[in-house]
Amino acid sequence: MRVPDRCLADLRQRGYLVFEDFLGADELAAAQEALWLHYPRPEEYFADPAAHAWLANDQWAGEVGAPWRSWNLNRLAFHADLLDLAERFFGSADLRLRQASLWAKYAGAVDYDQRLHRDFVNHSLVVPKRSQPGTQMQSWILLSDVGDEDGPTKIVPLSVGESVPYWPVPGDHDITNYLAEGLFAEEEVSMTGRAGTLFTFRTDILHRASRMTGERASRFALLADYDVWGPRWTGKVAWPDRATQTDWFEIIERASPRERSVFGFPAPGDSYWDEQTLADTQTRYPRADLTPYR
Ligand SMILES: O=C(O)CCC(=O)C(=O)O
Repeated sequence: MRVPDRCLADLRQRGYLVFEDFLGADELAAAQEALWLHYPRPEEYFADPAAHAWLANDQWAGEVGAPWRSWNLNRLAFHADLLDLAERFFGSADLRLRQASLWAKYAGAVDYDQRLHRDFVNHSLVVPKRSQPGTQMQSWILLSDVGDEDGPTKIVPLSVGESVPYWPVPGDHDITNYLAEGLFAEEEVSMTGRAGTLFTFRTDILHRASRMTGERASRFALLADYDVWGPRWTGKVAWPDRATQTDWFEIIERASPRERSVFGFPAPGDSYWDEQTLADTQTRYPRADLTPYR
């Protein structure tokens, strides 16, 4: 569903937005079903946690980067309403998907609690420019209901957190574990919501993961981080590095030219395209309709 302007105003002014029912019931159900291509269902996990020990390696073990094994997941990373939101926020259609991942958490696997931190630290070589509106957004689409016991992300509104300097962040150190425990505990907001909710925050916003307190709690989300093409000092994932994975090809073959462009695929009209590049790219992606590039 289209993200309303009032949410966009929240992202600009408070640094985050929450929008319930972002996903339609059908697209949510299809994505939820596809999760089990990557993760154990909660009942399977809790029946035998030791059989899924990979999920307990550390806090981030349950994060699985795109491309994923189903179009029903992949398509959500460039959902039309997400691109529409990013376009309005940045005032540009030249959108770049900086990274996309699925993230599963299961109570008891590991202690997921974090201290407050800002994501620009490993999404940019420099620091946010305070005189400009946010230039990077992190989007989380909840694929399971998230209540207070399910380890909701906690976010500190911009006006509260901006007094904390961007730096120092200790080098060679877990960036999520250096600010004081309990900082802004009264002011932080829990990103709870039913499955299908979108929450988005800027990379200049203090936030943290919180502990899962429900005995058999689990949490599933799809993350898609956007900025615009241009700055050379931002980034996270280099898609060409993943472009030989089996699941990659369906993305290029089924996505529209606009959707492909968020990965850096050359746009129609780009001087890259000529008879040779069209023919060879068609060989690489046999089922892609490349006529818009002719
Ligand atoms: O999992 C979460 O709720 C937030 C995680 C996070 O902020 C991080 O690992 O940087």
